[in-house]
Amino acid sequence: PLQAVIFDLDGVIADTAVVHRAAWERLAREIGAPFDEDIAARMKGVDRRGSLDILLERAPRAYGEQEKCELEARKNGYYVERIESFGPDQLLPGARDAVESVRAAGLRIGLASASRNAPLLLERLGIAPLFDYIVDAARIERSKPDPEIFLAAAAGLGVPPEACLGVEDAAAGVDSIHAAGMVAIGMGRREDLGEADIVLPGLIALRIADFVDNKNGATA
Ligand code: G16
Ligand code: MG
Repeated sequence: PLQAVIFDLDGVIADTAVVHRAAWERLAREIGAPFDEDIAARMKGVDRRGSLDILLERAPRAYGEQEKCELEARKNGYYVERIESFGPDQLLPGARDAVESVRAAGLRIGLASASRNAPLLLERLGIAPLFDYIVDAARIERSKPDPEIFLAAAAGLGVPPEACLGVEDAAAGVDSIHAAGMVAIGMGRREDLGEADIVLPGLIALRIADFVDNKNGATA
């Protein structure tokens, strides 16, 4: 039976996927590295260092560890500058209702965001108190598509992975959910979502009752 729903943040709850992308694109321009749709798609949902490594694959020169840290900090500065001014208006359509309906269905709610800025963002969006457990991205060693982050969310909620639904907007995230043994709901376009079990255009279309079997409690 379904006991919990674990949400990704960027691109699912808030419209920050475009902000991450714009910040990386600005950095790419500054260092003379190419940036295209393929690079943008591969970076989606991937953690900070993983994203930087993708960007640097085609950079005009190699970068050392200290320089990589400087590039990450620069990109993060561009990102934080933008989300500092975020408020509840930057929630994606239906996001708050979806999270509240999951709670109303008696399920637990987790957040599996690779972003170290997730706590700041949830605070700005005004939805931090709705979550039962938020994974600390700084303590995750392996980026999506590795299952570590979704497994950590399930463990933090005290729920077995097979009793969780995962919600993602990126192919790397869908793979992470599946590797964790969970059902994956994709948000966005089928072609961007790899092997998602179900694809919805956004949280506004999520009817949690469809996943809950009323006779025996919830079911995935
Ligand atoms: C998010 C974004 C990624 C970003 C990552 C790390 O993951 O989708 O693009 O690279 O967080 O973010 P930060 O640099 O803020 O730590 P998710 O898992 O929320 O989609
Ligand atoms: Mg995402």
